[in-house]
Amino acid sequence: MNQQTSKPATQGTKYMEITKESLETGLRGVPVGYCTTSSVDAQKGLFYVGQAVEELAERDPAEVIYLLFNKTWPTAAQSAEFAKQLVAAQQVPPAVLASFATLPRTGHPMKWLVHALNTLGMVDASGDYRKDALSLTAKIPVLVAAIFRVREGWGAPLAPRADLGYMENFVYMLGVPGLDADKTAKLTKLMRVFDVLHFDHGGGNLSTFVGKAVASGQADLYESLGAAMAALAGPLHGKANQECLEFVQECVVKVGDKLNADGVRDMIRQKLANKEVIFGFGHAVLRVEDPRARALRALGEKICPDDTNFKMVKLLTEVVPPILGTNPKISNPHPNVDSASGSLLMACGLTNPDYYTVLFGLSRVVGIAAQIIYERCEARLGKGTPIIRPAYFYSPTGTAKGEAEILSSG
Ligand code: NMX
Ligand code: MLT
Repeated sequence: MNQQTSKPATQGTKYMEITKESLETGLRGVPVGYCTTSSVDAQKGLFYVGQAVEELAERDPAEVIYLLFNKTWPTAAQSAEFAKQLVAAQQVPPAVLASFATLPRTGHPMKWLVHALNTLGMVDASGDYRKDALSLTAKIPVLVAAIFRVREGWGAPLAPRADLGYMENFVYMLGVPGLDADKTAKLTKLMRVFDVLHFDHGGGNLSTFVGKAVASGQADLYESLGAAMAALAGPLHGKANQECLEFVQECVVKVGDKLNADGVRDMIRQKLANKEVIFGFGHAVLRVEDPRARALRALGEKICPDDTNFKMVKLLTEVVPPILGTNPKISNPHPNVDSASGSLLMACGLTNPDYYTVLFGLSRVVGIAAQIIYERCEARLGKGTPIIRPAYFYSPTGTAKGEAEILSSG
């Protein structure tokens, strides 16, 4: 095994020396390549093209997409041209939307999203990653809005408009029944920030890594992103936002809206005693509070300060870390992005938590697509990175019975 220790490229992040101890650690701390869109520093958090995400939270989502694709902010003319390109590419072929009516409504919305990407890929994939990334970026709000409408029985999908901004159009196409003007404005504000905060998270988060791995075999962008979204669907990754909101609601039901901190502490201790996960807390890389959680709570103070779930989120932010912190095996007891997002979505009228992970996916496909473009079209002087093919040791029982007896590698 290579004993070489790589040089830290990001301050504050610890990289693992590649030894036997690196095995079965989820590749934690093992560097595998370059990410040109964003970086995650264990102490400082997330940066898009070198800029702290908290400072970008209120920027126009389409301009941040442009930044991730081009590594530079657009000029006013470039921004207008990019908006035009998105509008020109936003129509989803009717057959794709019609296929949604055939899907079982019992299927989780993330399964619908994987279906949507796969089906769109059948008619839209050109094999040109750049072209497909722009096309999918333009169409993903249409797909996700249609998933909500058809699966929830709100009515037929609404056609996108040419006169609205990227997230304004998404909220329009959702057409949430009974949402008044005030809530619509708040949901729009929230979705703009939510979208920006979820675009990208370095090169190694599970969905991004999976998407790039699938693309390394030269699968097209839609196949790669379908796989990436299946990875995002797991509760330890993207679905933590749904799980966390359901936990928040459970806390509200059990301890009432009086914000009984002792009652909440008891619930958390009981969950840990039952070996349950406390969703919305912990991180594989961050060792401080996720700046995206802070940005979402700051927004919550503006749009839903008196909401009971939001108040519970703030209480959990205070009471969970000291409890998780007493467990020496937990590397990070602090809130992550999924701790707060669900309470804001609920307060702004998206009341079914089953959909929260497709909103994460709506945003994350952008960062993954941008990273796939680098790996497939730009890396190694344009040749692209090779097919992903790590090594495993052959061992009849692995570590199922403790130490592994290694017979050969392959
Ligand atoms: N609740 C209960 N146990 C935890 C938690 C938590 N919030 N965080 C870590 N642990 C456990 C973890 O399961 C592991 O147990 P074991 O040794 O028995 O396998 C141990 O503590 C050490 O884990 P860490 O090294 O701290 O974390 P790791 O890098 O393995 O995992 C997460 C990172 C994010 C998967 C983990 O912190 C977690 O499960 N958090 C809750 C789920 C969540 O909120 N996920 C969303 C992450 C962000 N996202 O959007 O993707
Ligand atoms: C993400 O945004 O992808 C999550 O924080 C998970 C990660 O970075 O591992």
